[in-house]
Amino acid sequence: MSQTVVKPGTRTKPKTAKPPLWKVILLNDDFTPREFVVLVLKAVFRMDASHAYKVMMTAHQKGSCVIAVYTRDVAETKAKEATELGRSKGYPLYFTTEKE
Ligand code: TYC
Repeated sequence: MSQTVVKPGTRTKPKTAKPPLWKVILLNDDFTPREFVVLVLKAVFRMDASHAYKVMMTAHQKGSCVIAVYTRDVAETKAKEATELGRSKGYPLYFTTEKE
């Protein structure tokens, strides 16, 4: 007689496990103009005007705002690019990344 024996606790992790995601976080400051923050969010993170405005206001009022999640490389590249846009205008605008 044939029998199927299922051993408990031996299931392996699927090989297609998703890569870990990294958050991009926008930090508030007292100097960068609101319109400039919105412009950067639209340009670098492809947000529409109303979403960009909401994200900017959340950072403005709460101090920071998680704006998107990407793979590590994309998150770091976009955060650097967006921070650099502010710096090129002399603003202290800052985007950072954190593992989810
Ligand atoms: N606090 C800025 C101002 O009052 C605007 C601002 C909002 C700057 C969000 C950065 O992440 C930021 N001009």
